[in-house]
Amino acid sequence: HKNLHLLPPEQIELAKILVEMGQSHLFEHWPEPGVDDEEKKALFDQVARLNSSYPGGLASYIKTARELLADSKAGKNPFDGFTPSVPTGENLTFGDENFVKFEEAGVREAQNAAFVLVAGGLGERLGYNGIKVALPMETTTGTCFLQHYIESVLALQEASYRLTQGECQRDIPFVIMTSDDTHSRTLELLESNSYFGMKTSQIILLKQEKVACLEDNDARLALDPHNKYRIQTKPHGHGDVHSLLYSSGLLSKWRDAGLRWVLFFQDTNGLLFKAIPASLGVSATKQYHVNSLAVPRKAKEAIGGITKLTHADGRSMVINVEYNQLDPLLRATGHPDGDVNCETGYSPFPGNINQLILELGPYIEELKKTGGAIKEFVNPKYKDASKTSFKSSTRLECMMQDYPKTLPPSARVGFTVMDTWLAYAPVKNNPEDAAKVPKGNPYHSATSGEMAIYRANSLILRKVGVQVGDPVQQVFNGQEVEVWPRITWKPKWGLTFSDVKRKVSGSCSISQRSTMAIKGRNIFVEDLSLDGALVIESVDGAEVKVGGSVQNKGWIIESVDYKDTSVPEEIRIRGFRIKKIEQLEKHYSEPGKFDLKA
Ligand code: UGB
Repeated sequence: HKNLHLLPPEQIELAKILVEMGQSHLFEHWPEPGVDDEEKKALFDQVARLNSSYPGGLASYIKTARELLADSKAGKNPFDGFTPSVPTGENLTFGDENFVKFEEAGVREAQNAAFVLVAGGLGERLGYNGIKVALPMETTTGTCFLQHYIESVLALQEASYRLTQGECQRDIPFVIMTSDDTHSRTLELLESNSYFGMKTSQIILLKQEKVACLEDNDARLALDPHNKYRIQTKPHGHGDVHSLLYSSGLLSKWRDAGLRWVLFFQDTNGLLFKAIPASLGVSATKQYHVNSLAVPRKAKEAIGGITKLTHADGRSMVINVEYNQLDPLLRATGHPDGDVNCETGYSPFPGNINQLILELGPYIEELKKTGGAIKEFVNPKYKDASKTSFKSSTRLECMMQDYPKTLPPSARVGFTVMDTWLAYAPVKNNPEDAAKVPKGNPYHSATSGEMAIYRANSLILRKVGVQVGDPVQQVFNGQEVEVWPRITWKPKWGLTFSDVKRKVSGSCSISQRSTMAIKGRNIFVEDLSLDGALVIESVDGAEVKVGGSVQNKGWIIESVDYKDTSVPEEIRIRGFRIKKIEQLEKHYSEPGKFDLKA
């Protein structure tokens, strides 16, 4: 009370709420007025921020925390009363008639879409010191994830204009959710690269705030161990993206502008945009309010399982069950073996890759009710079996894929399954952990993430008739991977199957030891036989025909050890580097028609 005069009236109200909510310990220790006054005010500025950035404010946070902590202490199963079963969804096969039809529908719809990248996580499992979106997706061209995502959105926008003959020429909004851990470095990366060619007005950064830590089962907020005038905070999870989009006013702005879809995606999946046109086409054709992208999942793989949950009272929903919960849920509901592969060699539950496509109208209606709050969970690490105290403070967390949990049964919730080779190759695990992944399960490392790009591009070229050499098996950082020819292209060259098909003709072959980098829109590959390295770059106005026989020493892959700190971190986490020996490299910087007959 003696210190109250230090605070503005609205913060005095907050102080009262804190007292009522059993949080007096936050300021009981305060010395007389005149001592540390600025620090006391700073604590309340923080309290005000924590209060305004959480739907329902701090009172609601503490109340929910008490309930969830009590449930956790009682060992309550969050799926009590629900029986899991395998849901049915849309299964797509790359390149068949159905796939091509969905791709076209998706490209058509793309100009009515907004893209949202959640990139607030530091990626503790990967242990990389930088931000993950700055990592090279592949080291043949060195393109980083963020550049690839931006170029993919721009390519999609361009393709959409073309297909609809410029019916509407909207710039696709691109939102990046950052956090205090990633914000300034993400901005720097964009600024120092001229936003990778996107208009600055098109990119919107939304920063998520951390949430207050909890020190005990009564949900007493934890003071920072290093500063008694600050509350300790930790990340709240990717689920924050919904409340941030809602409170920023972007959703209604988009609706007023005529947009129809919001696509969410994660920070390190270099394959994702190969799957986006078709899955957006599925959303549009099937009129899904929610469409999750999925891939076949190996049992116990660290990706959630898409599951149908049916309650004893008749309710049912199709929802992601997180990887650590699927096994116990199955065991508790009459599947004594838990999360195991079935006769296909995969788990019967499709794997969630956390790529969500939401229809904007129903999304806004739902958020008007919830304010964007997502069902949370708590995961305290208890000191002992009495579950009365924690080893370290905990906090509430939420996941973006839990959005459907509050939807009415009438909501159209679906999912689209694609081949893993086409759609999913995240970079999440550090070399040591990746090397320990059971044989046959994906590594999800920088090594496998890069090799997956080459494999996908090779398989796509095979599908359009190119003879691509068989891969060889090699071990990098203790992980055995398939090494395909290092084929890369810009999104504007080959965004869809039809695009690639249009650009490649005649009889073409590429040997396993080859590298091919296509960096231009109108490059046509015709009767090319490649055994070595070929790099072609062109401006949009140039039309280049590439053919003939290219043979040179090429670019080779050299092993490096991840423990060798003389090698840059982004290289050594993949266990190899590319050494350029000899290549045919051409750059067409003027518009016009060109013929490169090697
Ligand atoms: N992220 C944020 O933006 N803010 C945060 O506070 C936390 C994360 P992880 P996770 O596809 O493989 C998810 O850590 O959470 C961003 C799904 O839950 O890489 O362990 C972060 O920057 C799981 O069902 O993944 O697991 C990153 O872009 C499964 O689908 C994204 O959120 C799994 O991903 C994911 O964060 C997967």
